Amino acid sequence: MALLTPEDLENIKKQLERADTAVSKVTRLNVKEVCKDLYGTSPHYESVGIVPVTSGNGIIGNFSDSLKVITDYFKFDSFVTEMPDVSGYYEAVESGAEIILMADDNTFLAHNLTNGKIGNNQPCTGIIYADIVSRYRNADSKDVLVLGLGKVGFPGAEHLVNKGFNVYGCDPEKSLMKKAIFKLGITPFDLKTPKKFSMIFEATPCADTIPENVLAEKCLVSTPGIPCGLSRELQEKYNVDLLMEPLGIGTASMLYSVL
Ligand code: NAD
Ligand code: 2YH
Repeated sequence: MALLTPEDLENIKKQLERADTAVSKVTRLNVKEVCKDLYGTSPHYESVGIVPVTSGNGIIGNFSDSLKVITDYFKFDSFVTEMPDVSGYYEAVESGAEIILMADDNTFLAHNLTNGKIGNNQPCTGIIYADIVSRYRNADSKDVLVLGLGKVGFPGAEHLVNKGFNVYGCDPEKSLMKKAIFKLGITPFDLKTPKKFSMIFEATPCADTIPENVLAEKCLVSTPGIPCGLSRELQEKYNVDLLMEPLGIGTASMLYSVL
């Protein structure tokens, strides 16, 4: 399980603004509009209690403060609790939080205490990055390549299948490939095949996963993966539109999913 680092989250507001501009450029909708369309919800300054969690590898510098910046950006009314863990949860509820945001090393959740809805960051991140790629305005067909079929990639691939796209997928993990073929009906794809895609959704924790032969000129790579799976060299060579942001877009998807 890859953990975020304080460096990943530096200048999160700038990173989010840049990513929002990129989403508007490639889809003609901004992130709020994509979320509204995906979930049919909109925030109205709901109170969000952000609870730092010390278990496992402990507090990540910048994590809770970045969530505060992100929730403010999407028009929630948020606060970070002074205490962590169970005491922080109690403090958040006592202070009137309607939604709790908290993460340990395995799970990052949003729990809406007013309607009981709960969202998990991994599927919500997969769904929104996949949805954005599916809206690419320069797409030349309905073929989408998905790299990585894990906890983020599989729900993203499922979303694309449900939207009627032709999903080509690859993951070195054989059991995940089988699951995606039999449950979703995706087409297994060998990355050495000389087929070019105008839409690529990448959800791996590895660098340089995207080989040159799959890149169409001016394609979109939508990736929550950290580090980025597309090299700078290939991005420039193929004039690739790249969407990559470490926390905000997935968090927005989670929050809208529990409204
Ligand atoms: P995971 O371990 O469940 O899945 C990753 C999958 O990628 C694995 O199944 C692995 O076999 C596969 N993989 C590795 N190398 C590959 C390659 N070269 N080609 C194809 N597949 C390959 O991890 P996850 O929870 O799905 O997370 C994926 C990435 O997304 C991680 O980097 C994680 O940190 C990141 N993430 C980012 C955000 C965000 O908001 N940006 C949110 C959640 C997760
Ligand atoms: O970054 C993570 C894990 N990768 C889980 C997220 C699933 N995409 N967790 C953040 C841990 C935060 C820490 N406990 C804190 O500062 O509260």
